Amino acid sequence: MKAARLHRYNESLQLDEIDFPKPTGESVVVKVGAAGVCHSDIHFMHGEWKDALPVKLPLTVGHETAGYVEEVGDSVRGLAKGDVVAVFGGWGCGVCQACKGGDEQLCVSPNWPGLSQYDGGYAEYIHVPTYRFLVKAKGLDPKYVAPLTDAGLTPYRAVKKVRHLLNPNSFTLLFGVGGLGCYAIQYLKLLSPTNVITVVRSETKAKLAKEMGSDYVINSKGEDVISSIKKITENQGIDVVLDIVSSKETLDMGIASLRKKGILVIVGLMGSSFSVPIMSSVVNEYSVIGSLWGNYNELAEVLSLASTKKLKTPINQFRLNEVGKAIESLEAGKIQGRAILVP
Ligand code: FEH
Ligand code: ZN
Ligand code: ZN
Repeated sequence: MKAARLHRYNESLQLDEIDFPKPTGESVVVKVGAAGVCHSDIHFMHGEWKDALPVKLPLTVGHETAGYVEEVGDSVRGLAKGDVVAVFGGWGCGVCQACKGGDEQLCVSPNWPGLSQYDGGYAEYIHVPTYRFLVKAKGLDPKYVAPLTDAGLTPYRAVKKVRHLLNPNSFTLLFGVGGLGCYAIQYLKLLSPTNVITVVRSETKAKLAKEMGSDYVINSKGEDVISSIKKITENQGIDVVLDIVSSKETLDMGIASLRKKGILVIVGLMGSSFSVPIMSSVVNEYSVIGSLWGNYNELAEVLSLASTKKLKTPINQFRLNEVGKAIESLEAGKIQGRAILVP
């Protein structure tokens, strides 16, 4: 079978011919219907995370996968050949406190296919170590399901963490309208009454943010972000910042835009650190929290929402052998929504 594999950091992926995996026990082989291309794949391929996530190369990249059950091990329950499934990406140990609490993505010894020591979904088939990491997606097309496993899931968890704080007078600020941002805007409008302001860097992205339902859009190429926020919110400031980019620049702007008791949620992984001003954090009671991916039940919730046809998923489709082109387009900011690879 074909798989797009990273052999050395900072080199292009190679389309290798590798052995078809054999399922045993609880494991399942899934025929990949689509695999999403995420910015995290690019960070990973550039070796930016090689100390934090040490792996032995070569490795098949891809942590956003959906497809069809192909073959099951003899202890697999509740799945049959041909079932449409989403591959949950946080492969926990299953027994630590986080896993037992339902947050396997926060496991003490986590594995993420395509980012740690398991092959991911840029391939014709993926070997999933247990059926517990598969969520049935009956009636859905894997091309739309694949992006939901991360781009759709990550902002869902982040929005759920804050939505009880949002009301019709509140303002939520988003940086970026890439794969995750498209969903974040939609969840905020579907699950809360807040006013959404999205900061973008081009007219094309401004149009996309509007299409996804953003109430206000600020183009940072032509406007001063903080003054525009003051104008839109009539000096009130922002209740919740969802930073899906999380570069030092966006995090600094996020903190500077908060109103009293405002919350900054760090979701993206673009930067490495930023500083929080002590005096204003205390006197204004700011909170800064992180949000990692989503858990299995949250993925099931996202799939239920998708099956109501209320979620728009803009996709840009590439063949598996066009993986290089897909990655280049993402790096160049040319993808509207999510790029997917279809074997
Ligand atoms: C990246 C690295 C490790 C865990 C989770 C992630 C996600 O942001 C995947 O996009
Ligand atoms: Zn990702
Ligand atoms: Zn665990």
